[in-house]
Amino acid sequence: MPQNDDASCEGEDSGATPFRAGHVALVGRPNVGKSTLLNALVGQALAAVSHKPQTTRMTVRGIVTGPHCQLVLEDTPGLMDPRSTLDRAMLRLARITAASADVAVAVTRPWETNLGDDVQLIRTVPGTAPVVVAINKIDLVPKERLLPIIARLAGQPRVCDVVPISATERDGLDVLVRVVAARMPESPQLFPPDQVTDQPERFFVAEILREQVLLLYHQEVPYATAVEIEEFAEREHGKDLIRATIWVERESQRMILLGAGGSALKRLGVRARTQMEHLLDRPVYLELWIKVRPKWRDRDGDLARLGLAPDRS
Ligand SMILES: Nc1nc2c(ncn2[C@@H]2O[C@H](COP(=O)(O)OP(=O)(O)OP(=O)(O)O)[C@@H](O)[C@H]2O)c(=O)[nH]1
Ligand SMILES: [Mg+2]
Repeated sequence: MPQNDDASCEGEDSGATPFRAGHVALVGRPNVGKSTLLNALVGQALAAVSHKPQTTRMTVRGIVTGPHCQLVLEDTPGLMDPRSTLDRAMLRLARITAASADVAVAVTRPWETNLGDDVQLIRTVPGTAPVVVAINKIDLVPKERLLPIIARLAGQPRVCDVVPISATERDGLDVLVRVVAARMPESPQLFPPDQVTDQPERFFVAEILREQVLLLYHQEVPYATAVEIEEFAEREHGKDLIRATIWVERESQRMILLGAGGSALKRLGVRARTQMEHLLDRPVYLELWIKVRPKWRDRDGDLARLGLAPDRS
């Protein structure tokens, strides 16, 4: 996947400026816009985004490279109270990612009613890295309402900067990149400058399918769904073959995924295939299967098979 030109890792324009590079964890409550922010900074729809909380289940990495810095951005699952083994694995993943980052970007919301919750989140960001607070979704509130929120968040321990942003409107992103880049250690590039991620295409193909399930289905169905890519074969002549199994927990959920006469699954397949072809820049033949796996969210073996094992990072 080639680098788009959205990277804004510019820094000072001086020959003496040292190169900086490091890892940046994007952490926060579910649904605050962490994945939207990752995609906006990288300039490519890498991470699944939806209006539903707990969209992200695994860390998604996006790389932004400019003339003076390289940020390895790590989007994490939203921090919440875990209810299943899957939730605990997601929470652990978010914590490990934050604890090993050079800078943690705590993504918050611009509403005073959330302030207590956001302060608590910022105070408990794992690790010892400086915390940059990105107050997201500022397009939804009048600017003057932000001032008391900024003041309160800026006063928290470890917080070095507070930047109001809108990930969807691309507002404030240059400032955010600049303050984060300034906190990076001096280091040569960690990845080639044209690389946007180090995760395999197979991973993103599964995420595309899960994103479409989140967008097309309601209530418990997306949460009871997992995607396993059984086969991903690049074929020299003809389309890439992608064979995916969608796991659900109950027969009733399988029926909902299928829809009348298989119409819902067909719609899902068409939308996912279009996104996959856009990502891969190649034609794709997508084969979808549905499998009922009762209680997979609480089975260590199933989670391991999906790459979501609680003991993996
Ligand atoms: N108005 C507005 N909406 C936004 C902004 N950023 C994100 N959103 C919306 O917020 C919703 C959640 O976005 P995500 O990026 O999936 O949120 P997340 O923090 O990654 O959520 P989890 O993966 O569940 O933890 C989506 O509907 C986005 O379109 C923003 O700056 N302004
Ligand atoms: Mg997300």
